[in-house]
Amino acid sequence: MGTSFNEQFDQHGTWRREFALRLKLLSEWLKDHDLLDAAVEERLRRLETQMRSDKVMVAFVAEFSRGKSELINAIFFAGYKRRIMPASAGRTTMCPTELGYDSEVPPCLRLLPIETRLQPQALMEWRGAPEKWTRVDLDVNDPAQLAKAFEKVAEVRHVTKDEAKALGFWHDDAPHDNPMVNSDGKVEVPRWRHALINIAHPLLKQGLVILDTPGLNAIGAEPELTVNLIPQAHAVVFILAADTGVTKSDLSIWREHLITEEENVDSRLVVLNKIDTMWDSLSTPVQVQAQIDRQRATSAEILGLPREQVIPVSAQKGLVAKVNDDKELLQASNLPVLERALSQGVMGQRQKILRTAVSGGIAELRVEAGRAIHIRRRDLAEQMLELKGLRGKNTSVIRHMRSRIEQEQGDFDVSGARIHAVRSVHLKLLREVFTLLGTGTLKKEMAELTAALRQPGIKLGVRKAYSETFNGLRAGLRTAQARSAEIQSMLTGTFRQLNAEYGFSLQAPREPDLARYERDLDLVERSHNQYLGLGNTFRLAQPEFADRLVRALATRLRVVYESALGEVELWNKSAAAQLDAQLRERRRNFGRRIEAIERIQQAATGLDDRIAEIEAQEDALDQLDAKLTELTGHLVDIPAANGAANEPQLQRA
Ligand SMILES: Nc1nc2c(ncn2[C@@H]2O[C@H](COP(=O)(O)OP(=O)(O)O)[C@@H](O)[C@H]2O)c(=O)[nH]1
Ligand SMILES: [Mg+2]
Repeated sequence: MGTSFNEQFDQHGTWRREFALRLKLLSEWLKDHDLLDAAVEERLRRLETQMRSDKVMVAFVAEFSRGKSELINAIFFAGYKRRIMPASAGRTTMCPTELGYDSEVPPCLRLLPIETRLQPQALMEWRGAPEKWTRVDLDVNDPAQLAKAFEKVAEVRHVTKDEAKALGFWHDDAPHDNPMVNSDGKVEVPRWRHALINIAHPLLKQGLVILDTPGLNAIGAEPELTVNLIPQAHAVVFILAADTGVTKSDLSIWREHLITEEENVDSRLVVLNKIDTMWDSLSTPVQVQAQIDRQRATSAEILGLPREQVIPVSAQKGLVAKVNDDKELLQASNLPVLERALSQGVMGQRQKILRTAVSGGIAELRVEAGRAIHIRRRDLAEQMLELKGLRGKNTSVIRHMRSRIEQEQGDFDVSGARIHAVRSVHLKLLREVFTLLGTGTLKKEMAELTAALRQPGIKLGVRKAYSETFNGLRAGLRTAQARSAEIQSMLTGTFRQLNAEYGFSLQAPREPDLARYERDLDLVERSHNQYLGLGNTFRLAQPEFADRLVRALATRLRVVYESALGEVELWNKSAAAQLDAQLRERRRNFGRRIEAIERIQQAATGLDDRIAEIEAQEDALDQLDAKLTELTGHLVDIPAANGAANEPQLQRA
């Protein structure tokens, strides 16, 4: 029963690879059978990207020294047989650190200097400027070198109070949160703002991203963590320490930062770490257990959670146990219980979400690819009727038939212009929707928000400023939805007309559902309110902070708007591809009909032979259709667990 996080993650990876392989086979098959139009191709591309770029982010959030880094070592990196992330007294993580894998970049550690905080760019924007980061190459085969390099995330600098203020680590309004001042009047601040670690660890290669965060002061100073990274994490592990209990700053972190956009409790785990500090040789195991249980209950109560949701562990003993292969100690550390909760909560969820997302795409793909088969079938049926009508007729009737087809062909060529007109009206209407969802709209709203937040004395009006912005954005989305509905009804009407006139089988593609993006906006708004509503408004006294906050918001919103826009584009593409396919197939059809008549005229083929040929083609189409159903079906029902290897092998037709 493989239920450790690592094993479950492996299975998820296997499933994704299998899906990618089947998708590739389907795409080749579609191409071989000339069923790959622009819309189908776009869908395939999306499904492929969705699967390939699927990331699972697990964020570890807590006050410093609760054991985040040690827990990461114990869960993910015990295989290196030593401590990889710095986790010892006096060497705690000072900056947010993301561990992941990008095959385009060599194994390295990249560090963004803290001074970048003096500039307005959001963290997301710095990601796009690799030259601004300090890079340290990593030797993945040398755990000692790895561990040494990772110590950089613990580096600090000593700056004057004014510099600390400018960097966001010192606030006159919140004296209790300020760092200590040393004897020469300097303040200790992190040397780096953010660290990205790129290594080809098996789990990271499969799309796991781990976010290790520093304590409260540093988290609060970087709004992007709270409003973007942490809310978007698929799982957040919040850590308390048994030797400190729930402190005031633990509680602040819990309230201000522990909100996830996915509204499911499974994705939020609370860990009571360092239970080994309660292992006391003078107490009986029962007494020790009772003490741990008590602390578990108290912590749960303070956080307002059911007791079962707090998992007591010892990260340190868990790591030692894994390194030394000590089963008994591993059991005592309770780490396996945490790993099980993490794998079931996170991976189970993730796979379900991904499956639901792709199955919608596959269903559309099936419909779109099937449409071309449907057109061909209709064309054959018409030809059949035409040829059957020629039975027993003389040559002059046949000649007449030929000129009638040529006449029809001429008329049809003229109608090409009509279809182009439909396209251009459609595009013109779409332009308005594109503008509503474009970057210009977003920029305008963001500029207004920045101006509002920069007003002196905004503190009490922050919520109002945000709600105005978000109401504006939501109204824009609704207008876009209304315009789309108008376009849809125009499209449906025109398609119906064209179907009646030319015997087409056009069907307006499903209209984009923008309500989903409105829900995204709600969640983004909520994480901002959470962050600003509780104790972080004092930071707005610094105008640069407001700018940074809005830039961070803009990067998040851009993602939402880009995907909304993508959906509208796909809708457009699907309508256009249908028109193109109909035109193409119809032109081909005229060619085939004339050719058939020609052969009959020249007595090269008998009428019955030709009819038999068409029947054979109809059978072939039936088979093509069945195969399409089979291939798309295969994509949906890949088994979730590791049973994939026992599946019947996919064959190329
Ligand atoms: N006794 C004990 N100490 C631990 C445990 N986990 C972490 N520590 C210690 O707590 C300190 C802080 O750990 P670290 O992982 O750096 O905390 P972070 O700041 O939250 O990342 C270090 O000295 C660790 O050795 C544990 O399970 N038991
Ligand atoms: Mg740490």
